[in-house]
Amino acid sequence: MTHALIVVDMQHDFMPGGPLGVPGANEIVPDVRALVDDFELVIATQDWHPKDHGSFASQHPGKTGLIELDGLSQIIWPDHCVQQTHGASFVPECGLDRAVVFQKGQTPTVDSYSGFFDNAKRRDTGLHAFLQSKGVTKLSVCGVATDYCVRFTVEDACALGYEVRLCRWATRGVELQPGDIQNAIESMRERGAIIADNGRPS
Ligand code: VGL
Ligand code: ZN
Repeated sequence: MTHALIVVDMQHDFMPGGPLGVPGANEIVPDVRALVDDFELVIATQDWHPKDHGSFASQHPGKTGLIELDGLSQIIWPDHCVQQTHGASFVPECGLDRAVVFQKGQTPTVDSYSGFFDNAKRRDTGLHAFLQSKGVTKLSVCGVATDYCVRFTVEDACALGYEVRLCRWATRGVELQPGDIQNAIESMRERGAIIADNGRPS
């Protein structure tokens, strides 16, 4: 059994004060760092959008909330994690220099929450093949946002047959609606993920 860590989207734009600031995301940086230092094989996902990505508010002047993007329901997000910008770079204190990076969200017409596939399940990031090549069967997952990219990464990993542990203490969510984080956690649990708090299953 090889156990790897996936650190989801620990990028400047998701830190409080950033355009898509996730409440408390800065607080988990030391916990993410401790996990990173604990694992030999560390994967980092990186939200990596072109500047005209179809999920961006700048592309839909005057609109908020939900739109349809290439046939899929899409939340309009503030512009964030544009390729090659500081906002898209990793928070250095997470220690991700030796992580293997998988980028997502490059296609302008489809969003990509999961580190494995885009939201239309058309494009594969190559993460599954990479993990298979390393003999990985078990994954621990931390990072942001619990109710979006962490959730879809965990659920795809469960569907692909990995044993998955959500390191809940090292995740934070957006919580656009009250209860979103808890609902996401229940959904991950239903799909087979172990929800852990400081190492202990709950
Ligand atoms: C994310 C919304 C848009 C995330 C990325 O990392 O959870 N959320 N892009
Ligand atoms: Zn994004």
